[in-house]
Amino acid sequence: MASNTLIQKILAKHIVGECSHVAGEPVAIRIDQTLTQDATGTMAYLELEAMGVKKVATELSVSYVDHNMMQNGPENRNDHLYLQSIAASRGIRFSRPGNGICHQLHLERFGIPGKTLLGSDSHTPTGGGIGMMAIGAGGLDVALAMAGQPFRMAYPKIIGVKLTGKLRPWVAAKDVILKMLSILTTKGNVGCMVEYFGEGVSTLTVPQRATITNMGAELGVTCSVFPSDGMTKAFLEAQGRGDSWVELTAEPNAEYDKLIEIDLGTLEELAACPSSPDNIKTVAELSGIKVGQCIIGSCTNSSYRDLMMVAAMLKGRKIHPDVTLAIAPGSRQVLEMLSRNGALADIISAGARILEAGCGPCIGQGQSPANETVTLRTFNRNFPGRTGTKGDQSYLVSPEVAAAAALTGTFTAPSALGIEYPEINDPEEFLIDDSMIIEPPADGEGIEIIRKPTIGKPPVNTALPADLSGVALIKTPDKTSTDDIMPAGIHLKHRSNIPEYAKVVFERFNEAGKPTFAQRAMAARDEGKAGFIIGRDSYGQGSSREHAAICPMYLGVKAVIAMAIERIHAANLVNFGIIPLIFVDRADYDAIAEGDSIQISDVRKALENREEIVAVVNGSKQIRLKYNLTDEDIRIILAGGRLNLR
Ligand code: MIC
Ligand code: SF4
Repeated sequence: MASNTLIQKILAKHIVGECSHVAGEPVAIRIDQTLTQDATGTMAYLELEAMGVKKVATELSVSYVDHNMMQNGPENRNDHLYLQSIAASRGIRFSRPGNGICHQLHLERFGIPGKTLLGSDSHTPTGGGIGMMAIGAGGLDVALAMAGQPFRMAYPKIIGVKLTGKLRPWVAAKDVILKMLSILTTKGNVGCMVEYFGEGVSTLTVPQRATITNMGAELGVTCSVFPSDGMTKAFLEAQGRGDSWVELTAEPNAEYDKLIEIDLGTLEELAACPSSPDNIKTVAELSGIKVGQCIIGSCTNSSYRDLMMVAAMLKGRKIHPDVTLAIAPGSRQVLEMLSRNGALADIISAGARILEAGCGPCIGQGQSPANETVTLRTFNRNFPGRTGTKGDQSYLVSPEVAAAAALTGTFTAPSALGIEYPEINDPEEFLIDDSMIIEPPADGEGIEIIRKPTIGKPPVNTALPADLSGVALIKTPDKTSTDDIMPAGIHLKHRSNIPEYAKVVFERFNEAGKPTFAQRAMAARDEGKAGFIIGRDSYGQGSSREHAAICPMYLGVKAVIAMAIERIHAANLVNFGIIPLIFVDRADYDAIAEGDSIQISDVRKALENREEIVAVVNGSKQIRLKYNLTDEDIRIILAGGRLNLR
């Protein structure tokens, strides 16, 4: 059992009510700050309104616009206008489109060591780079936190990661987290938090640490936290926020549930190969593979240092004629600094295409690669099809490796370029201009909420019936991500319109000429049958999008039966009244086929009495199912979702 860790110290200051301090047991924590982004935020604020909340109860809540910015049709801008007006009316700061990506901006302008942050985006743990306990959750959970309710989770197992040594030239923070992914993989880390310590920590700047904590999301851990030390102080001072600094470290005798040691000095350049963030190879192994596209950006890797490094590598050179290079800066602060110091000119002159500060191609908003093209991205996810191209070959790499490939047209270790290693340091003062962040008025009562026609309502489920009788609508493979369940890309603009968005549930698994998942689900629903989804391991990994629960719910899905379900997705299922069930015997996955009938008699009673659930497949085969639900979760499911409990 872990003791005296930094994570425990932060938890101790935030625990509300009773806590057994036993890993896996429920714990509730007070949330100091929240963040939302537009693609999840519209629904979160509609939910906040549905709860009747007039003013947020947090120390700070910020609403960012960074995902849906293409404005192909009126939907995106309709969302922005709703978000801006609801923010003003409820006491929330509003970051305007073009200001940058929520996680990078929050780190730069608002993060405070030792505070808790809940965000409706799975990469909220980026804030751990500055010593925050920053956790991603579904929009409804963030709305509840804004309403002043504590956040409920399982008391964590704490993985300690001891960093020693110092990164060698050309080896980047990205390689540290890719190494972590090679060790821990994306599976099996639900309920864990990661804490970094050791003398290697002090060699990493806050943005480098944030690259590491950001991609902790891909490990499936709840959050990752770095100590707050001299580096943290320097970063906060350079952001003009030195007074927010406090020192935070684990006790010297801290003990962890699991210990990993990484000597930074032994790491080399790595890449996550298609199509999973834990499919790690060294760049040396991949060397020579032809590359057609490089993109540098996202909340993982578009800090000042990252883009200055790229600018230094590109300066006076031209990109390879067979490669396109796009740069999406993480924040306007970085973009403006680069434009003032001339680095942007070096990037432009090399042939790069400059995108606006936002998520952009990371969420399939443009820049889809050609078919059969290797694309190198400094992002955090390379799930199949996330680029917008079916059968994509997307590799996740550091900015250094992406820039090297842009110059040579092949996978190339940057050290092999023969360029002198540019020593880039963060500035002593960042350029500070918060004019794109709108402060809410002291009294938002009279503010008119702008609701254009594409702003819908959160759909509400019905109470769980006594028995469930229905059909297995789909069987999905291992590691089915929320991108598989609810694709983003060209469909992202329908986030505020559930009937429209629900049409593409499981689109990736639809077969040409056959009814789509949505059509099959609606047909079953209209015959009064309950829909079941059958999943394998790590079902629902990736994004926090609660639409991966809301849209299936809208289509009549009543339960997901899987070998394992990821934390945020399981919580979203509960919030919308879908039962997350786990096979007692994993082999039973094979006992169900798509289209089979499934009957669960007395399901309400079983949940109320906390008894094992037995499903009967095709009228004969019995399958035992378990669940990891708190009493509160069960109350929510019985009611048909959180919004029915008002
Ligand atoms: C993502 O990276 O997949 C997203 C888009 O940022 C999501 C949120 C969303 O689906 O809106 C996330 O990571 O939670
Ligand atoms: Fe945006 Fe990509 Fe970061 Fe998600 S992972 S918040 S889409 S930049």
